[in-house]
This record gives sequence, structure tokens and C-alpha cells, in this order.
Amino acid sequence: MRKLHLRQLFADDPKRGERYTAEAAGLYLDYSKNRIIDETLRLLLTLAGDCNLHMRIEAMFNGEKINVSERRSALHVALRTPKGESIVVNGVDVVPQVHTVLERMAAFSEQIRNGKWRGHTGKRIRNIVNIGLGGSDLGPMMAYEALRYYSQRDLNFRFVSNVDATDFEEAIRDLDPAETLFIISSKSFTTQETLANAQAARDWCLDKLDDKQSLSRHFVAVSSNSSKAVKFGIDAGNIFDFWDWAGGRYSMTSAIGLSTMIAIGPENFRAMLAGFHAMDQHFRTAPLGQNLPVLMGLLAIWYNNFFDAHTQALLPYDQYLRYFPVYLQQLSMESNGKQITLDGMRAGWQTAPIWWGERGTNGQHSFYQLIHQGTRLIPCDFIGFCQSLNPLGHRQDLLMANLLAQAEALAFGKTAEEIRAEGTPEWLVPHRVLEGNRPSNTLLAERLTPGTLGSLVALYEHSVFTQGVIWNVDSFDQWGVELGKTLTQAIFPQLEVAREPELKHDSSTNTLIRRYRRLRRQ
Ligand code: G6Q
Repeated sequence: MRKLHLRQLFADDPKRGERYTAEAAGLYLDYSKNRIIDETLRLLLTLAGDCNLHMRIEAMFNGEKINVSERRSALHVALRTPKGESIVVNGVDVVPQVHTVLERMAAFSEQIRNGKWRGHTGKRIRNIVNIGLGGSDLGPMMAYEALRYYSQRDLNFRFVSNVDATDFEEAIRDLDPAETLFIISSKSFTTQETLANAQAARDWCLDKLDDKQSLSRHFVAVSSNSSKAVKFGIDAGNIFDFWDWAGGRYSMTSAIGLSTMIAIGPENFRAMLAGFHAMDQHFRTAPLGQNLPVLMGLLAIWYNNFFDAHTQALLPYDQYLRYFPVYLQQLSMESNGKQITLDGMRAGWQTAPIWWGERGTNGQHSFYQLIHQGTRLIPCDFIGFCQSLNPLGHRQDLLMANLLAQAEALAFGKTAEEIRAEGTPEWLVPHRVLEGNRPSNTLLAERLTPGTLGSLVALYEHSVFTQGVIWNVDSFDQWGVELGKTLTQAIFPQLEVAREPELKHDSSTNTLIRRYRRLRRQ
């Protein structure tokens, strides 16, 4: 396959661009510009079979404890399961719990949206600030931006995540606390950065509103640790629950999506859940060879493990999807950035590549050069829509022409003969050659709606899961982030203490700490 060129594959089979396609839940996938033939697909599907992908999908949907290292289910699919269906975990049907919380979220969102919920001084809430980090930030931030078109425009949304105080200060600089609602989003309610920002928000409100009672009108929490939230000072009636079987990076359809629901309204939020659910059902029931997440997952394996590709580019041609690559980065890299298999052995193969990306056409004028002519193979996912939410003359056609042209140029390139035929001087010919054969998927949908966003996110969730199954890793834990947190706790007091306690780190860390202390004092 290494020697076969996409030019040849397309010449050999005029129907290739129609054959290598699949469609589900409002998404059309063209995977014909991949370096595969029928035999490749057959072998990849056999690999999926050998790894028991079907059984693992069922295990996930049935609430089995597939998060082995944390002994938990990974049941994000329950968060979008329609009322009346049932998923039992530890003897409890979780679907009614999910809907109870969704209904509470809907009632609260409506009150904020229609102005019935007032701030402490009687003013209407105009600003919603979500404070959270990682899975409690990226999903809400991405979804708000993606669905901004559907948002209530007299409400103003901000997302604060960084422990760098600048994030908080810049977010609240122009806000009036009397008109501001803080959503403290933290599953554990122990995340240091989130608590620091929540504390800053509390102090800011108390400073301006000068009454402890005011907090109950300006603070709500989303957490599975309500006792910690109450201890912090959140009114027990202002806490929206979620569960240990909903992992952080898979939680945007839980109460972590409260800011999204306030922005777009309960009806649109439900449409988003329906989009997720449609893709969930497709993943569970479609034959593997026509299954979008499975196909995309297997293609990712193909390049990662057989072509030694190190990265995967995500290229949405829609301004509203500007944070989609950042969101997917966590989804994939935190899920599958592992080297120990489910049996506790070291994986003898590469696992997750680096995911990165940018909106088209911005990326084109930045890093596409490397994808076209660099020495590395970078598989690309192009994502585009047939209708613009903001139609302006021929701009959508122009945008989509760019997407289609890039995928075409990557696949087919331009040969030396073609360049010579244009009268290019011989010395310039090699510089202008684009060898092509650079693979891509194209995902096309009619229009960016809440439902489309739901199916798009679910597509990637399940593609990531498929890859994790093949690599035989636990896609739902994240132990790698722990050590840094522990060391931060150790170093933090060493930076502050004036008498400079003895440092017992390595010579690099010690020297950096001493330098920081010196300059910090000045
Ligand atoms: C995601 C991770 C992680 C988590 C954050 C925030 O899967 O678990 O990104 O979401 O560390 O955690 P809390 O919601 O507990 O504050």
C-alpha cells in the first residue's frame, strides 16, 4: 500500500468517490481519499473483530465497568438516552435520574432566560460565567461557541478555567456582580484551579454586593460532590448533580452543559441530545463496515500504526467550530494517551497520535504548507456544511470551495510534468511539485444545528473509543495528570515561604525555584 498512489486508485475505480462513503445521523463521510483498498478495509475490520470491538461496544452501553483502572462504567451514552428506556448500573436504573436533572436544568435555564430569576438586588441576570477546567470547561466552551447562532443574545457568556488570575480578572472586568451568575462546574469539587477561581468570584461578589445572602442568587454548582459544594457556600438547592460514571471529557451532555442549555434553551439542548443519541444508536447497531465511528477509528489506526503517522489534523470549515479541535484534543489525547494495556502490560505498539487543528481557511495560511509539502504524513479530517448560518453573498461557496480544493490538492498533488507544462523554469520545478497521496476524510452535513453538533461530537467520542479498544488501553482514566498535581502542591509553599526552606528537587528545578524567588521578591 505504501507504493500505491491515490491518483492510481481513483483512476482504477471511477466510482471510488461514491463507494467509500457512509452516512448516519445527518453526517456524510467520504473516506475515499484514504490510502486503502477493499482488502485494507477487510483486514482492518478483521482486526476490529479480533479485538472484540462488538463486545466492547455492548459492554459500554450495558454499563459494564470498562474503566478498569478506576473500576467504573463509562456511561456517557446514558446522558442522552430518551426517557422511558433503561440502563441499569449497580442495580439502579440511571435513565430516570438523568431526566430528573435535565428537567431541573430546564426549569432553571428558563428562569434565567425569561428573567424570572433575579440577582440579589433585583436586577436581571445578564452574564453567565462558567468556572471549571478540563472536561468541565472545554465542552461548555466549545458548545457555546459552536451553537452561538442559537443563543439568547441578551445573555453574555464567559468561561474561566486557568489558575492564572488574568483569566478571571479579564472575564469579570466589565461585569456587574448584581447581574452575574457563576456556575461552578466541578465533578469532584476539589480541583485547585476551579476552587481558586470560585473563591475569587465569591470575594468579588461579596465585595460588591456586601451580603452573604446574595450568594444564593449568584452561585450555582454542577458537581457529584454536593457536600463539598455546600461547604464552599453553594445553596443546596442550587446544585445540579452528575455521576461518577460520566467522565469529565465525556460530560458535556450532563449538567456540565448547564451554560449551554441557558444559552440555547432547553428545546435546542434536547435536539443536541437527540443528535448524540442518533449517533450512539448508529455506533451500537450499524454493521462495522458502514459504521462511521468504527471506520474513522480504524483509519486512524491505519495511519498511526502502519504508516507511523504521528499526528492527526482536525480542520473544521466553520467559524463556529473554532474550539472544536481543542475540545477533541482532550477527548483523544487524554483518553488514549496511554502505554499500559488493560492487562497491565506495556503496549508494544504506538497509541494515540497528537491531535491538533484550526478553522479553515485560517489554517491554510498558516500550517497547511507542511501538510502539503513537508516530510511527514498527516491524515486530515475536513468538516464542512452545505448551508451557512450567516449567508452573505457567495461566501459559503467560497469557504466550501477552499475545503474541497485542499482535500483534492492533498490527495492528487501536482506532478513535475504538469508544472513543466506551465512553462516553469527547470530549477523551480522541484519546489513546485506537490507529490499528493496525502490522506483525508471529509465530513459533510447540511447545516450546523444543535443536533448536528451532537452527532459530530458522539462520532468522535466513539471513534476514540474504537481506537482505544484496538490499542487495548483504558480510554476513560487519566492517571498521567496526577504527578504534576502532587508536585505543584509540594512546590507551591516553597515559592511563597520567605525563609527559603531547603530544596530537595533536582538541580534544574532547584535553580529555577531560586531564580523565581529572587525575581519574585524584586
Ligand atoms: C476529564 C478529566 C479532567 C477533569 C478536570 C476537572 O476527563 O477528568 O479534565 O474534567 O480535571 O475536574 P473536576 O470536574 O472534578 O473539577
